[in-house]
Amino acid sequence: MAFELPQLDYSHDALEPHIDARTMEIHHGKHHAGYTAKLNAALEGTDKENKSIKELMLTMDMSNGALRNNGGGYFNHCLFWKVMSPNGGGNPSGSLAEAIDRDFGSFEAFKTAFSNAAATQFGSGWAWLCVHDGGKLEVCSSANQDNPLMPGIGCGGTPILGLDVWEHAYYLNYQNRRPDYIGAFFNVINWDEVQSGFDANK
Ligand code: MN3
Repeated sequence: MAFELPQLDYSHDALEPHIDARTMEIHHGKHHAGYTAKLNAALEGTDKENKSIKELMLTMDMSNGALRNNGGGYFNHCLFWKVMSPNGGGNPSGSLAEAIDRDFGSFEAFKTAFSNAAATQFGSGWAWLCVHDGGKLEVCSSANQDNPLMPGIGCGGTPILGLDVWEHAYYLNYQNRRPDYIGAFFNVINWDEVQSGFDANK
């Protein structure tokens, strides 16, 4: 079964002014579509063709550049679209908010840690909020299209929130102002989706 580019749950302009329509159009329709096609090409005819995307990440052969980069690109962007919403922003609530307070001290402290991870990732990569078995939360970052499900990458938990800090994610609207893009991301975070990821993986 070949992987498919997922539909967005919102229109390209729905996240404006925080993320512009043209960036969304190119990012989803060109970049993510490209990772999807190249992932399928890398899997074709191999014994990994029927694995789930999560299994592919957990068992990644890190020396297989085509599978690592395009499989990571496919997985990471699938999560990224889901954790954003035009109705997003604000603060988490319930058990996720309690876990954030427990593990970071406060929501503001979490926001600082996550923003720092995103701002200090040198070059292309991602910032992550991950949950470990047992429910402990941790922030980390990774380079290129790697993610913490892959062997030896980041904090090693399951990512439940991810922020793409490749220039293709923000350059049209923010140019070199990555910190402004990171701040704007907090206005569109879909905390219901992050809560679902927390519940499913804690
Ligand atoms: Mn991207």
